[in-house]
Amino acid sequence: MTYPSESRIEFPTDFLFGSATSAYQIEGAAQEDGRTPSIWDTFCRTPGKVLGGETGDVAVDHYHRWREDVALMAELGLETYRFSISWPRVQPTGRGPAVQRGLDFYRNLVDELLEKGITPWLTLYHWDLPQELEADPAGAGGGGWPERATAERFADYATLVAEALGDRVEHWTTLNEPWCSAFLGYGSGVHAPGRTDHLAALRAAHHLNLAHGLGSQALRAALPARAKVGISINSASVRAVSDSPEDLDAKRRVEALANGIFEGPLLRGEYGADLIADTAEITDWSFVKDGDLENIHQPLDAIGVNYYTPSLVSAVSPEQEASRRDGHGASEHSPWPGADRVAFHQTPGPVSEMGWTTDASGLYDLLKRFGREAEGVPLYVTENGMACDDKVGADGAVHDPDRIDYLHRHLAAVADARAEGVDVRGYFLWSLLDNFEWAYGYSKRFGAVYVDYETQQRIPKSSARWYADLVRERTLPPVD
Ligand code: GBH
Repeated sequence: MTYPSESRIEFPTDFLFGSATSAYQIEGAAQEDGRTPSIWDTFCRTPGKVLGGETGDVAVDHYHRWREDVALMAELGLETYRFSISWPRVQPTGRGPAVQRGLDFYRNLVDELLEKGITPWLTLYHWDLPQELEADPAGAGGGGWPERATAERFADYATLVAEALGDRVEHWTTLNEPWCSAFLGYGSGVHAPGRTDHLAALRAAHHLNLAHGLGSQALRAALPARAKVGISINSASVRAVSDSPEDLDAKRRVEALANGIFEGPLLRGEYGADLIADTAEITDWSFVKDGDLENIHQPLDAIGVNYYTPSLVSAVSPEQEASRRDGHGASEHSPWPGADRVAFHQTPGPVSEMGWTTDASGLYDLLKRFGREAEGVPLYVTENGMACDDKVGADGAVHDPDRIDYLHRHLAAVADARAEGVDVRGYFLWSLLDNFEWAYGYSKRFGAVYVDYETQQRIPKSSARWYADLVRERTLPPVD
């Protein structure tokens, strides 16, 4: 392995540099123009779920400041912008006709991006399911992602958006990080809708896969042939603390639950035998119906890789497992069904404000693996970035050297993978703006641009200037 880079790093002019956001995290205007609640609006109002009881009601007011935000992107020279559509803004009940005002918002945004020469990169689903689709009784077309009907609703929604924006958006992503939707939403319950049921989480994973499959077919049917359709996943870069058979088995289990459960059906049209065996106490997988795997295993024009930090695991002995279960319920609300005997450890190294270790070799490893396992499919890093304790200085500026160092190391990892033949074609910094960081509310800042949450003033941090220079110059010094 040649990581890390030893020479000056160059990115060709056709490598796309951009930044990413998501609807609920930035838009606000939660009750405007016909938008109804999503599962995140409901979750934020459930006491104890989001730090400080914060919500996305206002967020960073992007719904009203989108023109200013696009101007900022243009000033920074960004080439592409990854954003998501709020499903309940364009189809409030999750069924039936679209709301024109909702679609108009995105049409105006896209037109402004195109006008400034910025390529729109559209994600259909970044976690904000219309509440009605969650609350409805199962079988009546609702019940959220554990239910098959939600995948069917998603395909209809994909058609609506494709019909409205297909003439001007070329890059389409079905889902963002289905692992989080399934296992944080229905397994550990730290994300909306906050359920803690391992069977529901596994069912959700399958129906999210099916939503991708049916949704991508709906997109292909409605979009011009030049359109590109893909998915963004947060595959885990997993290491074991030792090479003992027990620790290697812990790694294998986590890889099956984090990666194989999505990549198996997406890339190979199958759920692995190990995943099925590992979860046998929870389900017989009879919710996978004839034809589902074919429907999920559709051609992909892009795989979006979201990466922040690696995972480090070991086995827990049966005695440790018994004491973990005893009263503390460590495994009860775990997002890892069937992995009760896996312990998670902190990877050594510097940590971010999230407590996540900075280790760019995890990104290199992921890209190399996708290069092998998804040969022929272009890869894009659709999220990568760092939460820092950003403050406005006496000079009115925000200096974030740790974020610059983080970005530098991860871009070097991308360049190394590319130098070894991996087809990585773009990089999206998470995030353009400081924003609503889910269960952490506004306490964690990921933006290249600082937002004063009182005044909504935007202040580009040093990292934004650094990134703008990179996009222009297309070269980086080697990492030390
Ligand atoms: C992304 O999620 C989101 O797409 C984005 O909206 C968000 O703002 C951004 O990252 C920053 O958080 O092993 O159980 O501890 C990333 C969420 C966080 C999911 C780390 C996996 C480790 C799971 N990832 N998490 S666990």
